[in-house]
Amino acid sequence: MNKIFKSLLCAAALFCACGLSAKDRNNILKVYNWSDYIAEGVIDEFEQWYKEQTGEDIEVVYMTFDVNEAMLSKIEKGHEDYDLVCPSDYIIERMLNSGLLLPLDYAVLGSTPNYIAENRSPYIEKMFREINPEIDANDYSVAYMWGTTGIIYNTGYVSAEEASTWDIIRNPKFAGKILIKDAPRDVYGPVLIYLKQKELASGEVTLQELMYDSSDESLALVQDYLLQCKSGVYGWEADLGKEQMTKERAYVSLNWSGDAVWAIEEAAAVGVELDYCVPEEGSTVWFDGWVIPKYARNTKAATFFINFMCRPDIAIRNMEETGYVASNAAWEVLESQIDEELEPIDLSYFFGPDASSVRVDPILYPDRAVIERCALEHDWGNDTEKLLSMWQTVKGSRTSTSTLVVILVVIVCAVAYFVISAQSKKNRKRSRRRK
Ligand code: N2P
Repeated sequence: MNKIFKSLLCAAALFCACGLSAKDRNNILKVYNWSDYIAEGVIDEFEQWYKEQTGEDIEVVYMTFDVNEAMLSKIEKGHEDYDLVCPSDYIIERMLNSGLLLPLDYAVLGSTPNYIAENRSPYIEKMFREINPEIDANDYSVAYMWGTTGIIYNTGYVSAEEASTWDIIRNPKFAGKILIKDAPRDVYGPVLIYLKQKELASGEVTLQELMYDSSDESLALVQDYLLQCKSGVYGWEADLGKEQMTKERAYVSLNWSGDAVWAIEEAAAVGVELDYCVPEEGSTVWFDGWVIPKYARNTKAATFFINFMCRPDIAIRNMEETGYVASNAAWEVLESQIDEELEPIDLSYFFGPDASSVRVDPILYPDRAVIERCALEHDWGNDTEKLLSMWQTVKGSRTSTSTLVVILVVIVCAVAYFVISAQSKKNRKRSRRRK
């Protein structure tokens, strides 16, 4: 009897514990986002807003990453039950291809306004359709921020002309003052575009085709180029580059437009002038989007969180604090960025026909001409391993191929000199003996 009673008690305790933890998990939202990518206070406000909208409590567990590939490897292992992640376009493509994402279901929003649908830019929608030609990424992802990859430069040491080519990262004039983003795909793309200028000009290859090029030949070309740059590189940075530019530890930084906006503003406050340029040869345009991984356990709160991020006032705050550009086409977002001192640019592609001449910072919103020389990166599937190993070779090896060749030549010459002089010594001895 006693035994039976004990077993019943254990079962009841287990039942309560399971019930409780399941309930607890419904009140937890695990978000995995890039670092420095959200305004202060927004998460707390979301928790309050969620309660107002649903009557339910929610606690956001917020974690950050700096490198797309590091985040992806965690998701692929499936050890983490994140509810919401914010990968870049080519990673969204990879996740879609490997069935790692859940489709979005806006029905859970009930009577809450759908800010996602209300503020979607036609440009973002079109670019998201390009992510994966077979599955519409718009059904699985909502763009958060977007931008270009280019060069941040210190105008006191670097001219606009010098910064207008990717060759600047190999320019010996700036040796020791060059920063490169620790983002293999975002470096590979622009460098390959630079190295294939002739083929691009002659129409032998298109920018879009280059974004799928994971051939051994192209990887070797980019590797060789980066090894040539390496002796001048001050650092490979994941998120500290913008600060190092404001402190003038480096004068040139291969970086994202959002880091540029942040750095330009911070630097101006301490009397340092920085600028940003998307080199003439072309570059990449990128989009980071919210996705719900298949291991998610709170898809309802995840959908509400995405929706909250698309509320125009929240999008504006996130933009202003991070330097990055919200993928939000609400008119009030555009209005918040207008500066009468700037030259008008054509942003109709993003905000619609009424935005064909608006005074907005072109680093934030590139004009059509810049967009036209930029392409979207694509997933390489299993070839991604080749890229990561090339990246390790470049970052990890202290000695470049050309240095190795020089060392080898010196060794061969020394050995040859030693053998020849030993031989001639012997010959001299022999001839002396004969005498
Ligand atoms: C911000 C990271 C931005 C990611 N720290 C750009 N894809």
